[in-house]
Amino acid sequence: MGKLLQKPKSFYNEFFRSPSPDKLSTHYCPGCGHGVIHKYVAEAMDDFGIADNTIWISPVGCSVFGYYYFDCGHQQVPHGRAPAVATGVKRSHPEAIVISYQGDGDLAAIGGNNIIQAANRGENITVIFVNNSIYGMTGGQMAPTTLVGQTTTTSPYGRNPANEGYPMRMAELIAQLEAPVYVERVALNNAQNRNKTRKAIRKALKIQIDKKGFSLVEILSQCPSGWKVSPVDSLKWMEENQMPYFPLGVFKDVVEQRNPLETKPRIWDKDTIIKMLDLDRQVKEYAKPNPTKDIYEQPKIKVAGFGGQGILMLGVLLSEAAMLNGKQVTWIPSYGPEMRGGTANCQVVIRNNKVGNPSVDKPTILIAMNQPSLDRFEKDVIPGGLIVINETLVTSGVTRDDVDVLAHPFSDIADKQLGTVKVQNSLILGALIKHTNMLDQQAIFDALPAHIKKIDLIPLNKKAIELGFSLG
Ligand SMILES: Cc1ncc(C[n+]2csc(CCOP(=O)(O)OP(=O)(O)O)c2C)c(N)n1
Ligand code: SF4
Ligand SMILES: [Mg+2]
Repeated sequence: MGKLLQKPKSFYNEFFRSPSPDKLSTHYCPGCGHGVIHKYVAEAMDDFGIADNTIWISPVGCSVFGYYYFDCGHQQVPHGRAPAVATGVKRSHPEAIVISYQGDGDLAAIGGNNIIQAANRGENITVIFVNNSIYGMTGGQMAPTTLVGQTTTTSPYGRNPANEGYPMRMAELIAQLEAPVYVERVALNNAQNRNKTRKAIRKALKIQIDKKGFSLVEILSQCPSGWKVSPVDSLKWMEENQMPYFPLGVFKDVVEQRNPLETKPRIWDKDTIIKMLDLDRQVKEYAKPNPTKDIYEQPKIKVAGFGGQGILMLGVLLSEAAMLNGKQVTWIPSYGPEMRGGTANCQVVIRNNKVGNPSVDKPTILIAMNQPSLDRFEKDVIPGGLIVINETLVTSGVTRDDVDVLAHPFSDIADKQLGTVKVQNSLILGALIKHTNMLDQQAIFDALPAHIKKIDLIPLNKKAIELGFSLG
């Protein structure tokens, strides 16, 4: 069999990751351009011998399942974020070959700024940009690259520049930036242009292998399903519609003028990172806290309430204090659309060693600052766990009898005894630390200056924590 007809070695022989019973066919529609482009990339990966060293960044779009086909490393990313993730992957693994594979909706619409910033930074990555002038995956909506007059489900009367603007020529746009090394537009309409596509992909990969910097290959690619034409007619459609507006050619090629980029050695060493981030001031030795219940030694905590109740700050202070205690910590905030008056919660995981999973679905400890928070999260707390409730705003009380409860009217106490409800979070923090004994008490005081920017508020928060100790 001629080499061109063989399946490249960089493809899996059988697409075992696909849930379809047919492990030999791709999920693409008949006549789709994605499969052809995949083949060209896989052939180049074979020829350069880079498959074991390649990390394929799949976007959201019809090509989301890149990991079914390519026998290399993978990262699937949220819509439009491939260049940002590719940046992170490449910077942490400069020796890897990183391919950001993106559709036109992904690259030019939701990820428009991502690609421009990555190109402008001159990241040493290869971007394969599949321009089929439509959102294929979601059923054929208008993309920034949809042509004037083209009908889609969201432009049923044809794209009208007066309403939707003009199609964006991304290759030209990116080529005018200073940093990119190579930008070319190619097409899949005939054998000659497919050959040019194959060459352009190889060139872009070689640039990365040679550490020369950012390259992008825009490929005009068929979407017969979205264009509502047959696979055969899609080639003609491309020639008559896409190609007059999107001229083929090299828009930038400064490969010869550029020297290989210098990649700085990675710094993984903990002490150096602490120094770089100026965190060494924070690393302190504390007396071991008194023995605590096993579950509080490495708790998962959810803090929930209204925006404006200091929910996120409570989590931050707890995290900071835990870090000062030598723990590993994650803190994930989650806000409603409106910070003040809306709902907010945060999830804190404290571990003696690395945190495996930062999400808190089953909290060891729930701090419910208001009634909706208790209603929503009470059932999730692990048996034997702790629920801290702010009785000022939680009127129902805890219904479960298999959890520990720490309840006080924290908002009222803060208001009446400390003069402001604003320090209710520090009050609860003090009560929590005392009740669970999970951290050294001094650490919580030491955590304040890093996060309370108004210095004159620190003494009041200290007072609130001390009062909290007496409630715990
Ligand atoms: C954040 C987000 N917004 C919207 C979507 C819906 N969505 C999925 S794919 C897609 C467009 C894909 O079009 P394109 O990037 O051109 O890829 P194609 O399918 O045409 O190859 C959209 C809008 C999503 N998955 N995530
Ligand atoms: S919808 Fe279009 S882009 Fe998606 S698989 Fe089908 S032909 Fe390809
Ligand atoms: Mg598309």
